[in-house]
Amino acid sequence: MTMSEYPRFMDVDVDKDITGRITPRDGPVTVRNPHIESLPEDVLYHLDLSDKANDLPAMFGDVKFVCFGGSPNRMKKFAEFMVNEIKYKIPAGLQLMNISHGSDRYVLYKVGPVLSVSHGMGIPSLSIVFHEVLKLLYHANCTDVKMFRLGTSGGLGLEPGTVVITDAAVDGLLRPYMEVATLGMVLQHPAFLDKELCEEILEIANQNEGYNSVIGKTMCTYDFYEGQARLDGAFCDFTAEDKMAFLKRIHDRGVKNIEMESLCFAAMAHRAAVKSAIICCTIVDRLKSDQITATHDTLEEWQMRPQKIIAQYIRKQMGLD
Ligand code: R2B
Ligand code: URA
Repeated sequence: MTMSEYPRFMDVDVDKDITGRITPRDGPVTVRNPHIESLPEDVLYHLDLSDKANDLPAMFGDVKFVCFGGSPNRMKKFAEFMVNEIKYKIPAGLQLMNISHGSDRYVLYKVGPVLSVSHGMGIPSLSIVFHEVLKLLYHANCTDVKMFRLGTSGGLGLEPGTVVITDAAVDGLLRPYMEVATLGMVLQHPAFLDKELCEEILEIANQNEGYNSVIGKTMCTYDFYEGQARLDGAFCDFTAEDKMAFLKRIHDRGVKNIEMESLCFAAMAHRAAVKSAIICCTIVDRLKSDQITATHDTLEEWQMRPQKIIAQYIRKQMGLD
């Protein structure tokens, strides 16, 4: 198959509107790659799983919610937290285990219908695990799956600890698509998100007192320091005035927070037509500071906020509330 034939092949099984927006849908998880079916074995290398060596339908066929987050430790804690939240009964003599322990790249925990997966930092790291998790769900014959990224971010004009639910992810130039160099060409994958799901999550988030939750645009960058207009990296060629002018400009254009994975997460979930949402707490107000100075305990509490909101959402979906 030549490159020029790919877009037609990839379009056959999705509903697109005139702007190219794919309608996210329930139903079987699909991979939109004609080559997968002809592989003798699909090795999900970074997860230490394979469709031949493992009975993926038996292991993962009941998964309905995939929750991603950057840190392996945080996603282990999220899995432990979900055991109580959904009253999951761990069979006697067993314990929660990192299913991908053999690879040492990412962690993968399963708690009933919930997968808790770490994605590391930045787009390349997230992209690898997203490909492999999507193929895992496909090989496992999963249906009606929703995906979430639960993370941290720098806020713009928001009290640190505020939760931002992303309705549009943009790159450092405010463009709403992820660019990927593919076969010597730059392909642009639109990063649309599901507005309905955002609203649903905001409604749940607003039931929590003590902090604010907002819906807004998220800027995704390829770097934490200069890419996010910080003055405190090892290199910096711009002034404090240039930095503030940039941050104010993007704030005026609706950017509520800045992090490093939303563009890829939204673009890949959109391409897969999977319902998905991004929920990040802010841990610093970038209009006031570059450095993150909150205490360990405060950061822990802030990072739990997206997890608690999604736990409430999952409980509701499972009919537990
Ligand atoms: C948020 O926090 C990390 C950088 O500290 C990065 O993964 C992100 O998106
Ligand atoms: N993560 C980011 O990417 N940026 C911040 O400012 C804070 C967390």
